Amino acid sequence: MKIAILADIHGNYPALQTVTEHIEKWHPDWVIVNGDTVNRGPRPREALQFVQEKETNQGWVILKGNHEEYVISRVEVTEPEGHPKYEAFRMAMWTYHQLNGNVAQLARMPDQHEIIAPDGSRLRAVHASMRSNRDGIYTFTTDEELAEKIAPSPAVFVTSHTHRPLIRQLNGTTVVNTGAVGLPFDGDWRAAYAQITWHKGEWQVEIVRLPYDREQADRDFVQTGYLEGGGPLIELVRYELATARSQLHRWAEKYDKPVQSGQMDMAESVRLVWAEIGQEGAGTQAYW
Ligand SMILES: [Mn+2]
Repeated sequence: MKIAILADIHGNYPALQTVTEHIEKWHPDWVIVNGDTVNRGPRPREALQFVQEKETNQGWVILKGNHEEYVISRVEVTEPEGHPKYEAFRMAMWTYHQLNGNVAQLARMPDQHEIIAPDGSRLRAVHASMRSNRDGIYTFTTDEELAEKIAPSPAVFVTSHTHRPLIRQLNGTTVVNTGAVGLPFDGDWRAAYAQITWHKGEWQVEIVRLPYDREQADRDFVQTGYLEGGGPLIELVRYELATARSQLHRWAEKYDKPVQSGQMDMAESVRLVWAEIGQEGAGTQAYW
């Protein structure tokens, strides 16, 4: 039995194409998309339509991530353009409009999926953890915390969300982080997905890394209008693609609340983040 699990596509269509070609050559019995297909990337509509076509014709399972939830929650923002709250949510608002406001297709996605092997052992996939779809599993997560995050523990627990691949053992459970298709944060820009096999009572896991047309993914930020329409944060997302590191967290930790409450202008807050990046010397690195 072969199971392919891909996640965190984040509207990166060229990366999704490369990963799908590799998956289909492997001929898995099951394919699971483990959340964050849309948002934080330039081609959410095409990425979503692509996996939905696979769902219809090839039985792919598409799970919900926290970014699907962000986009769903944008329907609650009634403030007009220019209002601090609108500006703080502008990135997800752009995705929302790309999907023509059709969030029902996101809301119906299940949070988790289980596959039972012939010996009765189980694989469970969920975007982050059993506690929440924003509760990631990292190398620094303690065993005690990990046990809570995966309970009730299956034979194989598959998580994503951190954009950092990981394989860890805990009391008979193999914990697998798939890494990200569209936006890796482990410093390696290649797209990642997990190949998991069950054979004669043994589960085995391999993380596959694939080079893809990242120049096209970068051009998509401009060609789709995302850079212009998504607000000042999008240049930071583009820099995440370039550096294969999380950059948006710098803004979210310090400035999300002040911007939403109108205490600080969005453009000013992002300028401060760029200044911080520049001080670390990261701003002087070449994009590729
Ligand atoms: Mn993600």
